[in-house]
Amino acid sequence: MLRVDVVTIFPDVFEPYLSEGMLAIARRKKAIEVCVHDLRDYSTDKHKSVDDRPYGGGPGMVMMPDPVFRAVEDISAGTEPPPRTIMLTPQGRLFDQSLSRELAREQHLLLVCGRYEGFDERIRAGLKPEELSIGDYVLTGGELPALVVIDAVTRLLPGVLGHEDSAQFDSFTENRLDCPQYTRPAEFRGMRVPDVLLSGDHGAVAQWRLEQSIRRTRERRPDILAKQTCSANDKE
Ligand code: 4GT
Repeated sequence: MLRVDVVTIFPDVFEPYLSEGMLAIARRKKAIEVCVHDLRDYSTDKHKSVDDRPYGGGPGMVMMPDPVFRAVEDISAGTEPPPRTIMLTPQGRLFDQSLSRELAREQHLLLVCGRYEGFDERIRAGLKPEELSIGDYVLTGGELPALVVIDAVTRLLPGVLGHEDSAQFDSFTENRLDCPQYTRPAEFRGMRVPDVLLSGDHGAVAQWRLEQSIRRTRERRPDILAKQTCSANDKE
């Protein structure tokens, strides 16, 4: 069971997404437990403040250190092993499938979502969290990135959806782009499903899928193909 704690000022945005589809199944199967904490519960003033104006001036607000420290310390207290603490920020390490696989092997993640203009730097200095970005664009908060991480990691957890044979899966769809896929009908508005897929020849189907997958990756994402080590058969 993977435990994921989330710290956010918008706790209500998580439950709806986590209650549908494979995430809901994973929770029902006890493959993952997600516990969402309202950062305001860790504020100590009467207005439940979590942000304040930036020193040096400028627009917007900054996340105050005290509520974040209190939340992270409270959630981490007495849990063994300590959670892998991750702040979602655009300055973080880029999240990718290999990091997703790595996180799926952890027992406990603590995801901290920012809002406003970002975190007081002493949160980084004092808590030394990992920082993770889901891509080179700016969002209004870390909540969607946290859900992206939870989603990507959950589908890799053992027992969630036939991913026990993960080695096979890895080399097939995760280090290159997916191949084209078709369902019925065999002809739709004049467009036919490739004959090989209707042939019943499983070897030929596998070969075609691999070729398509490699071609598509070469055309659209040569950067991923370059990174990848593949078998002699794949190279051909
Ligand atoms: C983008 C990402 C992220 C934001 C990303 C702190 C205040 C950060 C708003 C937050 N934007 N968070 N994690 N690309 N915005 O991952």
